[in-house]
Amino acid sequence: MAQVTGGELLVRTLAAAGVKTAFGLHGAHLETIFQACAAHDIPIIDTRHEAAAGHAAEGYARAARRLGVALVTAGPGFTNAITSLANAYLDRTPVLYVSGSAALRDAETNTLQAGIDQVAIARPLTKWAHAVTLPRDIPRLVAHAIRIATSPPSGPVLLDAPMDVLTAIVDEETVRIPRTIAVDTHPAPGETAIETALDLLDSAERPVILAGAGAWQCDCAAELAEFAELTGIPVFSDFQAHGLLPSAHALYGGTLHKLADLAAPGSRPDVVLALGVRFGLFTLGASDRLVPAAARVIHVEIDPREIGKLRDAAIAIPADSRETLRALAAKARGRRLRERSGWQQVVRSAKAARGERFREALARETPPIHPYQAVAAIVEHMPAETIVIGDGAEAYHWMNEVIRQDRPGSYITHGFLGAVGFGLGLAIGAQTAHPSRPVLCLAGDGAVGFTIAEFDTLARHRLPVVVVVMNNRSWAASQHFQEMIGNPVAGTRLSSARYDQVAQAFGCEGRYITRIEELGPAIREAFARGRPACLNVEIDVAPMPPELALLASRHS
Ligand SMILES: Cc1ncc(C[n+]2csc(CCOP(=O)(O)OP(=O)(O)O)c2C)c(N)n1
Repeated sequence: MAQVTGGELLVRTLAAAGVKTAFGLHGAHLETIFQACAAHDIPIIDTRHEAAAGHAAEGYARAARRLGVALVTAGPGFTNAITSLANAYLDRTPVLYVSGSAALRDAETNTLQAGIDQVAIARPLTKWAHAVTLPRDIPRLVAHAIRIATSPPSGPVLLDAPMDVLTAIVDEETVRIPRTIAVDTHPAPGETAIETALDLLDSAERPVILAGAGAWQCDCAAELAEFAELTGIPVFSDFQAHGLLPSAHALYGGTLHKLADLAAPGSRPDVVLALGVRFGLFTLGASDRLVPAAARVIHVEIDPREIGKLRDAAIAIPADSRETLRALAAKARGRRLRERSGWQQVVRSAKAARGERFREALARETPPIHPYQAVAAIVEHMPAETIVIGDGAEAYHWMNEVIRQDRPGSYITHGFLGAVGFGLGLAIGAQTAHPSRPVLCLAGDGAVGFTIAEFDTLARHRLPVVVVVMNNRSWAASQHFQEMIGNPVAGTRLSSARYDQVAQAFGCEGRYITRIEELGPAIREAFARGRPACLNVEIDVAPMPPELALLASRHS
């Protein structure tokens, strides 16, 4: 009988689940897995820090809307990935983290990279965390882990694999690789809820649709466009759902914070169809600023625990957003619905007025570059279909002002954790998921430093990500926070470091940019070269993005 290792069984199960790539950083504990991945043609994108490996698995999962896999070794390999676990958990990103750990026979022997309970640490940061103890259990438990990670609401899982379980030899005929690994689940809404929801929407004067991450995860782009067009209701989205309705669509109003621009009397939404939205940070909690207190909410959300958590739901629909939109559209097609051109015009005017605020910034001719000028030039000159990663704090808030994407899953940025420094990792994952699409990573100068050695990963794996560093020589969101509350600036300034030269030293292209007219051509040239690049752009530290000011006003 042929004999295989536990590591081989683990990788056979990954292959059976359709896993094509993993991200990781080697350690002897993981050796059988690394060898088996090579044998099964599952490339491992090996990073320079486990934080980046974890974030790359998240970036892959989010760009490809499928499971990401991260391999981290025992002890410090695992602890280095904890921020990624937390980020994936709060964002509901389906990632399988496999951690190596000390051999079971070495329990409580003060051995290397051991002595911490990795499963206990991972448990509050995952949907499921478990240590495998019997080699023949590996396929069953890997399949179980993947099922949990990918079933809604999706999220990360950790499978801890002790070294002696991975190196143990098993007769392959005694073990079966499961075939039912992930199950497609799309719970449909109830008939009555659909009828009343459509009545409520049609009775509204100023209805809006809010598309959230849950809607994006349900893959409902076509259904969203159809329903919005049938009813004429404007659509706003959170960042994960950005591009679900193309930004160029006449009914797209912008990201959720732009609802603040509908503040004038007679222009506040009165009925909200919230699709896969989790009320909280991106709706300014339960506050009245974005979603008026008086507005009636139809909350469609796959996780019933989210319905009613911060906002009462006039109609609660614990179901899949795509199925719900299909059912709503089927009903709407047979009805004569209200004409909504007046309300659409209000939303369009608010959108246009927001752009006007930055007319002066755009006209600035001499350095320093205004951050709005920088992001506007990036969006104007990056190629079509570019996936944008948004890191930093003010940097990504500036990007939020101008980003326009016509495909879902093309703007990958902060969720509830607000983990500055994850951008290079996310970009590695997104570029791996879409080798032929351009990927741009926008980073703050603070953010890019967290995993700066990942320029080496980009170079070694020939991942042609263009990284733009918004260099304001500051942890600007922190500095501005200190200034806003009247404190002296302390510990929040950075130097004018040459991140472009660091990237060059790792084998990437590098450019240092101080004038706005250089930026557009530099973006075009960087993408044309098809090599990883760092554009280090000196920008003005003084301006503060309006979205951040809105958030700050809520917390002051
Ligand atoms: C890992 C992590 N550490 C610290 C913070 C707190 N923090 C929030 S914004 C910010 C400043 C970010 O600076 P930078 O990346 O340069 O972006 P900028 O605000 O200048 O655009 C910091 C340190 C955080 N969110 N995440």
